[in-house]
Amino acid sequence: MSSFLYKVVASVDSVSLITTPQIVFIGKSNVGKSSLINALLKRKLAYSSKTPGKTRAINLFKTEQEFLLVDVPGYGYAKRSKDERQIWENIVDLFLRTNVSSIKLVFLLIDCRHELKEIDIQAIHYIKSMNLNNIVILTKSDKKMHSGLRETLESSYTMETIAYGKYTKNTQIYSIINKYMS
Ligand SMILES: Nc1nc2c(ncn2[C@@H]2O[C@H](COP(=O)(O)OP(=O)(O)O)[C@@H](O)[C@H]2O)c(=O)[nH]1
Ligand SMILES: [Mg+2]
Repeated sequence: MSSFLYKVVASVDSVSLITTPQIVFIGKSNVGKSSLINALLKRKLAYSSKTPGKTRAINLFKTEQEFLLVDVPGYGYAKRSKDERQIWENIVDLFLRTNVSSIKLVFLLIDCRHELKEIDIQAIHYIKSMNLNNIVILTKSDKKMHSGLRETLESSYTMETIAYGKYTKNTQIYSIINKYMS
């Protein structure tokens, strides 16, 4: 079977335990979450747009391999920051806590072109506080990487990092995913 949209979680009431193994994608609006998920699904299922802050719900996609890719609403988009904070503090937090036993890995996406933002640091602390397996994906690596970003993440925040851009092969991400799935 090919990949498909499995479930949309748009309110606190629709959060429930899903026992299917999950890979979660977190990061600022516009960082490239939906683009990466679409690439992995080999279908344009995740909403991707040039307008930041458009994905408001948690979208779960079933892969051909029968696990779930979870597209979490972005944070850090100024115009919507109050709404976003509400979504994050309510739906996203509840979803992650409820499904902590099914979440095999959290990918935290950070745009490789910019310096580390306070909101990304908060996300790092949050993921660590939940004891979730995690890896930073430095996105848009087809563009020039901000100097020192990788070193800061690895030495100051002890985060494992990988680069991902337009020309990165899916197999590279899938080999990481498969390691955490088994
Ligand atoms: N140069 C470059 N642009 C990208 C890449 N991935 C995504 N983008 C662009 O970044 C914008 C936001 O992407 P999207 O996947 O919607 O981000 P999301 O808000 O995190 O889901 C879009 O204009 C994409 O075309 C990448 O690897 N390289
Ligand atoms: Mg998106």
